[in-house]
Amino acid sequence: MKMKYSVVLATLATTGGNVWEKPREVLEAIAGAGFDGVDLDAEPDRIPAKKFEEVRSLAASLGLKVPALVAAWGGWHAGEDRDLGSSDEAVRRHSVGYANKCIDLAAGMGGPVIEICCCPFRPEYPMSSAPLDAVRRNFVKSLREIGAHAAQRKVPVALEALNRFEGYAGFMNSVSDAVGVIAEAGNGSVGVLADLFHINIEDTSPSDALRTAGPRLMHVHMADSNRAAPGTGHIDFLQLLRTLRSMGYTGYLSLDCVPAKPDWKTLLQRSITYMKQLEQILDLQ
Ligand SMILES: [Mn+2]
Repeated sequence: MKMKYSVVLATLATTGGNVWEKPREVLEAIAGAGFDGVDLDAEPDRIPAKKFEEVRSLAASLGLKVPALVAAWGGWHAGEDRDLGSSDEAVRRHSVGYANKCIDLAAGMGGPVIEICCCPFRPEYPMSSAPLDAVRRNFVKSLREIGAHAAQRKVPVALEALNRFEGYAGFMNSVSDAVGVIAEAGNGSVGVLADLFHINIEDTSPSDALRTAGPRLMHVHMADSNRAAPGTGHIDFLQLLRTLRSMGYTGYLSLDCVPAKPDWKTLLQRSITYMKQLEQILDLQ
């Protein structure tokens, strides 16, 4: 079984591969490198529908699927407070509203996965000034609201646990934590987005984390332990592919390296070449 590969498009813009500025160049490079899909930005209020549709249809014409839409949750990425765990009810409701708009956008596209995070506007480490029991309560409430909307629109939503330096230190940092939150507040439309960079910091091991997500695993963000191209750090990608194959995972591995080093085109090429080589090795075993 061959794995399917996608790219979190927003990451390529860190070294000049901005798909909204030069869609043809970026998408042709991705398709040419051998990727199967692209994860488009979920910004229904900021990216004009016409522009979004233009990029989406260009991707489709190049044979690229859209397995996921990437939402922006952190202040650094969103430019506003989108904290689903906030005790400020106005902020929490605004954040749920944003998630639901992303779900509506995805519903019109045949249901790609929407990524849901719990992220303070400004992360605090090693201790959050917000009490973690309140953050959890607020997030659970938000997830119930989002989950109900997602089920109605038949859109899968996936919780991405963020490492302690980027999310709330002490709340939903690991895949194992995310699975616990889903058990409390999820429904059939809610699953796990496993980001290998976060997992490498917070879970016992990448393969353990994927097995913990099990049938709930909807999407994987792919980077090595240094958040750079697979093969440049110390994550055992051969073992990881074995695990995904043994689980019968049919979703995508989506390249999520920040920043896109050494440059976005080289990153694309190196990453897919490495992963496909590992798959060939597995086929020989
Ligand atoms: Mn990620």
